[in-house]
Amino acid sequence: MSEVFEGKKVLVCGMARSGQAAALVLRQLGADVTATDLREEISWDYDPVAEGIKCRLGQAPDEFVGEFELVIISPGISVYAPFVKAAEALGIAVWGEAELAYRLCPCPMIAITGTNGKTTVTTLVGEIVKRHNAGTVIAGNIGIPLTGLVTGLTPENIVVAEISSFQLETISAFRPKISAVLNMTEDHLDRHLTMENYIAAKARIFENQGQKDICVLNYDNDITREMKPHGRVVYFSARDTLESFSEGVFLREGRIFAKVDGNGEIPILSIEETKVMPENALAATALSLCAGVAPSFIADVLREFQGVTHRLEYVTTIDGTEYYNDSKATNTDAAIKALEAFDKSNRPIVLIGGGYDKNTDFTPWVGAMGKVARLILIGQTAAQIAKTCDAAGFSSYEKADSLQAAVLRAKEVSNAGDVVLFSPACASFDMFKNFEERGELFKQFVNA
Ligand code: UMA
Repeated sequence: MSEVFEGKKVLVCGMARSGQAAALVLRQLGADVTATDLREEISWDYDPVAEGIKCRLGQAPDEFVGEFELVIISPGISVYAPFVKAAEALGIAVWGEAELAYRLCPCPMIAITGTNGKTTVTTLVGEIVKRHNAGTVIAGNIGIPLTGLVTGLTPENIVVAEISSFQLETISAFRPKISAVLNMTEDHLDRHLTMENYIAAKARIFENQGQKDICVLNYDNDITREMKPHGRVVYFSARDTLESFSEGVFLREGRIFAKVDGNGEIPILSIEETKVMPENALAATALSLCAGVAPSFIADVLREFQGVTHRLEYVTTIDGTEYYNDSKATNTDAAIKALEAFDKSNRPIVLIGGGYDKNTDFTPWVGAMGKVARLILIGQTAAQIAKTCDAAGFSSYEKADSLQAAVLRAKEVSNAGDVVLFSPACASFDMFKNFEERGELFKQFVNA
């Protein structure tokens, strides 16, 4: 691969995790790399000068993008940015960091997208496939830039990648051996503008797949069921036993069954034996079987899995009230799933929510607040959510000035036996660096 990049003038845009990883890899491959970012102050993981990376910081590259042969953009940069449009008009290739990683990746890739469950399913599949091939690595939107690790791999490794719609917008050759679209509900409309654009971006995960490649799709979701990949389709379903399909993974009488590769029906495990939500367990089973993993490894990992950080994560119990961190719920669908997770327990919920504005309609989320005794709102969307509550006749809400104030207020208004759930239904960028920082701070405030 190095000959492709040797001496090439490349502009890498956005100097956070993805951009820094891409710039370093390209430099190591002999490219003439310039790093750019709107910000002037960058917290570098390495010394760019020592690495021979030129920096043009504190401005959008609108004026100088034409000097380059290739532009690599971070997922956080919109494809509608004027400099991206300018580069395209000049015929300069614009790739996302995931496209660059794919081109440098020597081994098979399993790529997982969807509105929700991506991180859980990617982690699960990674852990399961590791039992089959110890050289399996997990990366991508999960927080580990793909470019940072692919050049250290050999054809014997396997990459399990969480891939976002932002990353898929800027692919061209990206072709995973196995892909998945777990589900699709409204999200990121501030960035994609319409639901059609968002769906089209997600569907790009299989756009280059051939006949022998596999795409795993959720049969229970109206949008993913209608998707039309070119290769083999393996559906999973919690509601349908998929009798009209030769392949599929489904639930019957509380047990997961799979029929893949013409092997007939194989029982995997009872859903009661795992803490993983059925939809995620079914998807992980389908993906792992398609990767050739033995069913017993799948069942073992599903039994042992304790969940992922910031997703319905138990924090502590104070005066009989349990506190849960669900900072990863950055959209209404994820936040509704969190509320549903407590349905059976019948305990009153003190809910903390709100955050960065993504043009979201909060009506379905407010409609799912049947067990919410008190809603405490923070962030940019607080007023909009309050309006939605008024329209729905839900009056038990209040606003707080900060996350810390919201935690203190939640403690005041909760009683023994209640649940305090921090499940914002919004992204974090109005008040925090990312959802991870937001979740860590929530846990700190609770423990303090
Ligand atoms: N910047 C510019 N110009 C712009 C916009 C941003 O220069 O027009 C700069 C910012 O000043 C900043 C940098 O770009 O310095 C930020 O880039 P980034 O947002 O891509 O940040 P990374 O740290 O590289 O994180 C990205 C993903 N971020 C986004 O998609 C917004 C991370 O996903 C991912 O974990 C990481 O790459 C590693 O692959 C986060 C995310 O929120 C978790 N993803 C969304 C989601 O899951 O819903 C899609």
